[in-house]
Amino acid sequence: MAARVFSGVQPTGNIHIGNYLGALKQFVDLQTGNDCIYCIVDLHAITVPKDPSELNSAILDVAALYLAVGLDPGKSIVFVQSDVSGHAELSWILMCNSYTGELSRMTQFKDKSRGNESAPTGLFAYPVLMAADILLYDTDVVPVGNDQKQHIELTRDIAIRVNNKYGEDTFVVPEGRFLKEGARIMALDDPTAKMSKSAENPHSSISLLDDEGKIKKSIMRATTDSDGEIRFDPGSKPGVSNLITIYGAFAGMGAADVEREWAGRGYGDFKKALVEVTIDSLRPIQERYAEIRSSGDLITTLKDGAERAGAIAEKVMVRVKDRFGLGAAG
Ligand code: ATP
Ligand code: LTN
Repeated sequence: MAARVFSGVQPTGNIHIGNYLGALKQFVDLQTGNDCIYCIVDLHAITVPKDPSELNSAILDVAALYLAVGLDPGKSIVFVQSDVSGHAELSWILMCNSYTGELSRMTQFKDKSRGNESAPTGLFAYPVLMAADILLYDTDVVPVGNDQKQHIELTRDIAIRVNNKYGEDTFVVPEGRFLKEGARIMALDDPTAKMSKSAENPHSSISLLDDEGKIKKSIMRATTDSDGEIRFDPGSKPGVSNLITIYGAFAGMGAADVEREWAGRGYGDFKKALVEVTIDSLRPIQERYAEIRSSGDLITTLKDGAERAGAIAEKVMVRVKDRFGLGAAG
């Protein structure tokens, strides 16, 4: 039987090559042979205050990028989270079945709140909403980058906890899917930190929509080391290893093949080749993006996606409410 696949991306900042190589590429590959649902998680985005019109256009930007990288609405369901009310509804039920202790241990919460007393409660509850996204669709597989491992573990813990209490078939217990190559792309200016949408230095990441000049500058400036050898060794050569990972992911090669191809050559030439392969990989995505973003069909695709997703979610909500004894229908 086809596996149910679910994943989501926040409509915040520019989608970068870390998001693409760690997550979006998997979304596309999984479309064949599986039953895929891909979401733009706008409710997650408001854990940090957003300007409404900017948020709305960011939602459409990510939707257009989804389609531009190869998600096909004929094969997958593509929709916006807040268009299906079950996400927020299930999230409350799961909140009542998660512990403040386990949520306090989430590294993303600790990083983003930094002990600030006025950090929004939504930031604290963020992983529970993510668990609701996943469990609302009886999901088997969740393709994500490595940074989401802890959130997937929490989702599994909550599902198992509820199943033990309310019946084994209340929730499907999902598995994360993490790539070997690309699951964690590091920042170009600091290869000990992950490439992030929120970094201050624009040259720390490459957005899928960056122009050629920006791509070139960011790569040529990327931090390396002084020993000059193109060798994959993330422990002692994090900068060069990150560039090898990116090169390999775009060129369809493993790290060992990249090392072999570049043995005995210098960083300058390697960086120039990386600029080429990055530009060549992003060009077709950018061309499709421009077309899709300006077409009126985008909204129709998202509305249709929300209807299809909503029909699946509704059935799961009926089951969950029944198990919990919620509602008048009984
Ligand atoms: P950021 O931390 O960059 O601000 P995020 O992780 O909060 O962004 P999302 O848009 O929600 O951003 O992430 C979308 C997907 O991209 C997730 O599956 C996430 O694991 C993956 N991802 C994010 N950063 C990286 C990275 N540096 N390398 C690989 N995958 C990544
Ligand atoms: N927390 C994720 C985004 C996200 C997600 C999901 C990913 C929200 N809901 C459900 C997979 C499945 C992040 O990448 N920051």
